[in-house]
Amino acid sequence: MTTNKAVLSWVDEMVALTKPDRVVWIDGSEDQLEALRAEACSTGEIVKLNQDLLPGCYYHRTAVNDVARVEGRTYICTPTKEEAGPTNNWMDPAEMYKLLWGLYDGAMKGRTCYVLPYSMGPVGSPFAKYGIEITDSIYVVLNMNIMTRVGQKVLDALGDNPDFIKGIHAKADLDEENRYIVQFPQDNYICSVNSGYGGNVLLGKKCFALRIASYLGRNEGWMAEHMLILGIKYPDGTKKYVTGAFPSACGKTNLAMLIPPKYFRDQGYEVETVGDDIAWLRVGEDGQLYAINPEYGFFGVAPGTNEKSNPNALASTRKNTIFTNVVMTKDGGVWWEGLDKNPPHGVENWKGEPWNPDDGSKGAHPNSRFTAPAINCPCISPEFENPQGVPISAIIFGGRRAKTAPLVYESRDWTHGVFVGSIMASETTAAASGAVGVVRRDPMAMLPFCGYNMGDYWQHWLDMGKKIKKQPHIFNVNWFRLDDEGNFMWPGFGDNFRVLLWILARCEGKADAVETPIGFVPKPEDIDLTDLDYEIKKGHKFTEDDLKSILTVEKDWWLEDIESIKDFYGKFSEGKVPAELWSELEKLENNLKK
Ligand code: OXD
Ligand code: MN
Repeated sequence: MTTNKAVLSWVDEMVALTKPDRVVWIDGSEDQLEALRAEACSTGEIVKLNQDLLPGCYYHRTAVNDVARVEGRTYICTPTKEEAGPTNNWMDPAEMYKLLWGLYDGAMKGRTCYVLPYSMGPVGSPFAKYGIEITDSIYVVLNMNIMTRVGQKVLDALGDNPDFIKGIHAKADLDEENRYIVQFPQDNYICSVNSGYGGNVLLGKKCFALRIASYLGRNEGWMAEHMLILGIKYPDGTKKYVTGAFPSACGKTNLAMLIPPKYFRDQGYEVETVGDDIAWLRVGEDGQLYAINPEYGFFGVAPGTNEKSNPNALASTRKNTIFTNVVMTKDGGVWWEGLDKNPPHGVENWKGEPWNPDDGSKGAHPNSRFTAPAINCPCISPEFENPQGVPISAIIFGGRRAKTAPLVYESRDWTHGVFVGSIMASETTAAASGAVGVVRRDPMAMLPFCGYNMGDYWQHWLDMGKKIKKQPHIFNVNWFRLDDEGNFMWPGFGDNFRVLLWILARCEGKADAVETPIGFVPKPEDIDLTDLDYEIKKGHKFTEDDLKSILTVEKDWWLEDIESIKDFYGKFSEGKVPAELWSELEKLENNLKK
């Protein structure tokens, strides 16, 4: 399929190491993929679902000890520990390669090894980067075929170029004690062993498109971010694009596929999804920041996805989708908690055990997933495949904070915006009566995904700002403010559109704001609440007073936060946190004490 010497010699090397019985190159043809599906069905690796209900859809169960990303076993093996920084696990690269080669030695004996060329980004796009994943799992091949562009066209685009990302994955014994997800950014190398769970084995996603790509981006002058990309279409046909970085369980996929409230739809507003998880950003020739979604599908969390919370995500899963660790119904359909209120009876749970939905146990794993083609999404943007990307007007950071962060605020400028991203945090779910959860700092939602020292990463953000002529405005949102009884004070979901409109109006210089110690906050009258109908608690409908309340900046909470930010920055070695960010922290503290 290729005469690329670098590719051929690396594949030979890996085959000699892992010793598979057979080697199969994935050309991306439907015939080959269909044969692999049939083979995986014959061994029980996947199950064909009811093709009348869910055409082209399959079901898979992982091992019970292998259901999520394993941050504790994920390593960034840069030449020195300092390059990986205090937020990553690190091991000396030579030591790690030795350990891994021991685990890979003969790991594919009796198995078939698949050589899968794939592209992150539209093939041929100036943003695109190519990878080859060697894997002994058909499940991985089939998922990668949904999540990325695969096959001969990628090798053709790569030609004789030795510049590709190497990724080797072996399921081995699925031994937790020897499970490793390792990035060697300086070598463009990813190694994954003893796992079969998506986030650990679909190497194009977190391993390449975030960890390796963030490192490449720093060296090459672009950015790889854990961000959704969405477009807003105005009634006059104008389109504006925003990116948003949120830690997990903060509604990223829901925001990416948001449906505006009827009042706005009736006027002609629409939301279009470009991406739900990862954005690659470059400065265009016109000096604006452009983003592409390097992925080709959605690897979404199933529980909680339903006709009300995210009809577009649900619709995306109705064909050519792989479901992992959900419940399979008797008629070959799928079910998960939060899909509807009618759990199936007489079926097995995600582990394959007899399951009684009435005994309170869960049928689907909380991290059960759908792998769905992005083009299935009813609101997928016509720009989804645009090789040049879309111009970004605003960057939104967000987290789950019961009290501290207001519904929305705008940073004063790019440097302050980078500071706002660097102090991002999310709380574990807050209990009732004002009790709050534990704050975990998750800068730019990149804590588990940054392929180098986070201090250098912040410096890279600051440097990028200098290259962008028309800098996107940077905002922070918090959809999760709670009242003293633990009720959500803001409806979220589609009503977040009201906040997006203010954000974009600010970018256009068309909306006013109030300056506070933390940045600019909307005047309550500038958030359009027309037809908003939300009950915070029984008998208490959302009013403008509630809006005022969630727009307030709680100084005491912020002062407490400052201490936790100092502790976090303090983890980095002397001089690593850019001086501009320390000075923003000082400014914030002074503003709050004024
Ligand atoms: C994540 C994901 O863990 O997107 O962030 O799967
Ligand atoms: Mn993610």
